[in-house]
Amino acid sequence: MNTKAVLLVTLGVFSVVLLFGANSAAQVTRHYYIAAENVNWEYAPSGRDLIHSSLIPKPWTNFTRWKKTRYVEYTDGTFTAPKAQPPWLGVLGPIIRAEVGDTIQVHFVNRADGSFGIHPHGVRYTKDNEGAHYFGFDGTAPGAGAQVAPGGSFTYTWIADDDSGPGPSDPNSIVWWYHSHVDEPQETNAGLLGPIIITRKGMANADATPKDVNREFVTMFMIFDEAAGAERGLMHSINGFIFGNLPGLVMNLGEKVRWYLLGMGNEIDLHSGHWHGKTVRFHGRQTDVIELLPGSMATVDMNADNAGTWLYHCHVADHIDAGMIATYTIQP
Ligand SMILES: [Cu+2]
Repeated sequence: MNTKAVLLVTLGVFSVVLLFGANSAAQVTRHYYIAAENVNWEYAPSGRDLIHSSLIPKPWTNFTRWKKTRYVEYTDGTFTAPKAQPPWLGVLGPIIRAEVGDTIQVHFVNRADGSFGIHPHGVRYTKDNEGAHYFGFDGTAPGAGAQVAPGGSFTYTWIADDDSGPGPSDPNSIVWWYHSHVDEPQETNAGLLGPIIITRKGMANADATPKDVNREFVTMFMIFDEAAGAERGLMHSINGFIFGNLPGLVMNLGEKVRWYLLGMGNEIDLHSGHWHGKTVRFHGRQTDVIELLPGSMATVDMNADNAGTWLYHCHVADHIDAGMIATYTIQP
């Protein structure tokens, strides 16, 4: 090899290292430590119907506390220190975030008493990382992460690819579901569900939150069935709270606020989330009602320029009576 050839080979190796270096610098893997745990859940922590300033009405008066199974986030792989989540997130599991191009790793531990897993919507995964238990028509077996036995663990790897992120007419971040999917109806009703938020490439802060809004809220409309269909156990909740007990939907005057709305549940779970006080922008139009069916996901933006405390409720008549109501506050 003459001197010229050696120089060319050296330059070639150097540029490969440069390219690889640039790629690996841009590669981000976001780790989440999530356990499934049994909890006692209180749907009305104040003990009151705060909307009507009265007792919780019948038949729920003495039936606001029920056993649930939740996704609880921890700070690291020792699973000893729970990570605080905003009070408004309620019964939902932690927000799993990524920017398009990122990899998500969810380290899951099952501390509950059934076989559970985590199935994500929206993101890209292999069969082993699908987190759903079923057999295919062609005999395809469930993937490795389909179900995690009590005491077991599994690490899910998901990719936030281009098709996971906002489309051309979407806001700069959008919401997706995650939930357990061994016996899906039973497990979502138990409380094993939460949000994934994917931010457009180049529009994310270091923590993957979107740069173009001041504040975000996630609200889920769902009737949890706690007593085999009996009315006293039908908890018409937003994030697991009823009759005005959803805390912390507070923003400051002038803020741009992104609301992520989710629906889940059964055939009675047709909801229409409605804000008093302000409208929101949804796919280029203004509205103040968002329609939600089970499994639905919607992302809307609000200009919080009208100070006050305002109603935020499902517009289905029976659901209003049953307490699917909250309030939000725009501070002056
Ligand atoms: Cu409703």
